[in-house]
Amino acid sequence: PRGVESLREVERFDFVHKNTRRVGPKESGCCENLRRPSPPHASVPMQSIDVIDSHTGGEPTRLIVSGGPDLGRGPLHERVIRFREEFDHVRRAVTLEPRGSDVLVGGLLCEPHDVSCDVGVIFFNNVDYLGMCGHGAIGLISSLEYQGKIGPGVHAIDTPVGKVTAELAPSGLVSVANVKSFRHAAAVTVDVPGLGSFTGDVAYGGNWFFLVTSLPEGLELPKLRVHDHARWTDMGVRLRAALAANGITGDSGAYIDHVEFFGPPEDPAHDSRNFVLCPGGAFDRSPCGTGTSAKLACLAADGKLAPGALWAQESIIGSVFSCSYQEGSEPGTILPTIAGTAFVSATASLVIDPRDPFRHGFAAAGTGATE
Ligand code: PYC
Repeated sequence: PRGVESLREVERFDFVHKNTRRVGPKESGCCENLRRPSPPHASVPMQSIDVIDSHTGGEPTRLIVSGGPDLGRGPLHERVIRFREEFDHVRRAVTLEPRGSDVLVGGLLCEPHDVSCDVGVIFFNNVDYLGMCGHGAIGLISSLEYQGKIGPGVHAIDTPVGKVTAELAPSGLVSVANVKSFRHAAAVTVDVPGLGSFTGDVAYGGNWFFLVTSLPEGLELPKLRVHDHARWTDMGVRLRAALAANGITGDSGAYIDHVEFFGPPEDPAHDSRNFVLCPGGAFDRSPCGTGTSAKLACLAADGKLAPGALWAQESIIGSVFSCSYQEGSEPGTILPTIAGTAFVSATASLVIDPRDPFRHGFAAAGTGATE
């Protein structure tokens, strides 16, 4: 039978395998070649990673519930460094093709370090790791509910950027009280070669965002339609490169890896529609929990939204997060709450065959994940 081995075990096997001749079915004739091979290499130890897939307003989350790397018991901001340095192949195996896609956000469920938390999670994507992920936190809660591990109530989650809480309502609605969010810089203008001058705010909502407030002259206020996603992606990628080239960053030189455009909502009951470019070049199908936290921080800083007032943020595909904020304890900071619903779409065991040359994923040329 296939064994389920630890990562270290698989790596050891890699070496053995590279130095061992593969024994396949006997090749004696055409009919022999067409025959289904006997149980695929029954003696080869496979690694298996159990995941739950969900989507929150169309944006997928793949939660590793077992078989993931053991990163120890330290603070989550330290564990994420270990993940990147020692186990990045797991991130790639889970999120990249052939098992994943550029759109997918992964999450590693782990023991919390903060003893006041119920669970810990480290989110990641096709190119790197995330501080927090709003849609992912909603997906995490719905996945744990699906497993029967939690029920309605408040659940505390440890993340690399701090503690968040999530209230699961009997209806399935999940309200995430996110980390402290704030506007770092207002009305920053940047010239994007070939496009012109953009103005926007730099804000933090668990990740760093550039929130576009005005487009170059001649480009009218966007009607954000999903079929125009290539245009907004191209603009966002070029704008993000121009920010970096001009030394425009978040706190302590933090790289701004998300760009947000805003336009009028399709549904007049909502306040705004957005397009969010994610770090790996995909766009968020959901309204983006951390991005909407950053948006609320800017609205609060401009006096355009009062504490406790509701803000309905529509995504580029029309899914909605219902949001509000309370003032933070430090001046200029807010504590946002993002509410949305996730649905479980699959439970699966990912199999990593040590003989598979693409077992740790590959980034197709031209995608944001190209390494
Ligand atoms: O919901 O915070 C979010 C998020 C970040 C990247 C993709 N989704």
